[in-house]
Amino acid sequence: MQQEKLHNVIDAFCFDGECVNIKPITQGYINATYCLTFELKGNQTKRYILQSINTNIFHNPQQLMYNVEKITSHIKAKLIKRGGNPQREVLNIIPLKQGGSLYHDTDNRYWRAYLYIEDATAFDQITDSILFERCGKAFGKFQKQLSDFDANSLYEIIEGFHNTPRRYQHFCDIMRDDPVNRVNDVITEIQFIKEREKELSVIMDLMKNGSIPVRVTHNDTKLNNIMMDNQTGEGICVLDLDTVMPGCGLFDFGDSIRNGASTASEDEPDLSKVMLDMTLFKAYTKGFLSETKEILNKTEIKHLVFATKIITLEQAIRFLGDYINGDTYYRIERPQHNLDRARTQIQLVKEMEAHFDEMQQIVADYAK
Ligand code: GN1
Ligand code: MG
Repeated sequence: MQQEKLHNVIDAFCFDGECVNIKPITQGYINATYCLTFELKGNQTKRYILQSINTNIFHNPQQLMYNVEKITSHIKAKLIKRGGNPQREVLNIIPLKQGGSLYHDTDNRYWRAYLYIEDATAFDQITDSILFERCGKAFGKFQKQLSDFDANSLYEIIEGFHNTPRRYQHFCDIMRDDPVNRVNDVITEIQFIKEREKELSVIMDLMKNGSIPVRVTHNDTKLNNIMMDNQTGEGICVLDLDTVMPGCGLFDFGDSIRNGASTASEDEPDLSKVMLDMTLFKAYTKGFLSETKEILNKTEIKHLVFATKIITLEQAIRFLGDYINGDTYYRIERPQHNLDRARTQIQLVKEMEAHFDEMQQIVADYAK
């Protein structure tokens, strides 16, 4: 993006000092992100994160920022009351000079800014079970901090985001249309999903009849969405609040396991490398339940492992659906990228089925 335009955007926010450096950050797939360095008096510097929101995915940035404002102020109030550090343990939104938190530029882009969290790291991959336990604790704490927040007062940022039966319906529509003639090549994978069709609505049904409550959910509980303090190693702040909305808290647990307790990356073509690391599963469960066992009800505890399998199956459905649909949603770097991704998820579901009882026992032990 042109420097001049970027400076106009920067000018709109209440940043301290003078902007001396602008560095693009390319890790995220969805939003365009910059790290800004400002020079303050006395040679001190202060950093900020500036992002333009991808409106192809997030159609309503106003509603998105409304949710982010509400939940960050809720968490901040708790931190202040309980002696936490409100500058480091929650995202701090930088206001605009004209008021509000969302800047709409002349090119129809929407921008927002946060204070940068110094002396902390976000990890892409973790093999150390102690670190993974801390991730579980951090996401568990996030859920706990928001357990007294009225989830229904938030906007549903992406409609039916984890409505698994609806995702499956959409998948069936794609299979029927078969726009690029790929269905015949993936019959085995489709069969695997079809055999589990009845299980797909179990969690949604329990939510509909009220046995599982609607909670504030994060919906992107990957490892790299937690900042770990460089000194203490503790998970201090949960990032990427764009998909925070009302949902099922169990899927946040499950998505962390799906993503972080696998022995291989999400797109590993060699399936013999894809396993569920039970030591990591145990560690995350320990951390997560240490914060949430008091807030989760019996039905939720009972379905934690099952929901983990369902969210993984849902991810397989989404990847395979996108493959059959001609790769329109997920960014791909090779022709069968989405198919490889779908296959790793199917492999993980197999692993979860094989270890199901063991996983249930671990949950039961830490929920005591
Ligand atoms: C997408 O782009 P990223 O990695 O934050 C997706 C998630 C999937 C994930 C799978 C808005 O997240 O739901 O679990 O890919 N986010 C959206 O890698 O669709
Ligand atoms: Mg994300």
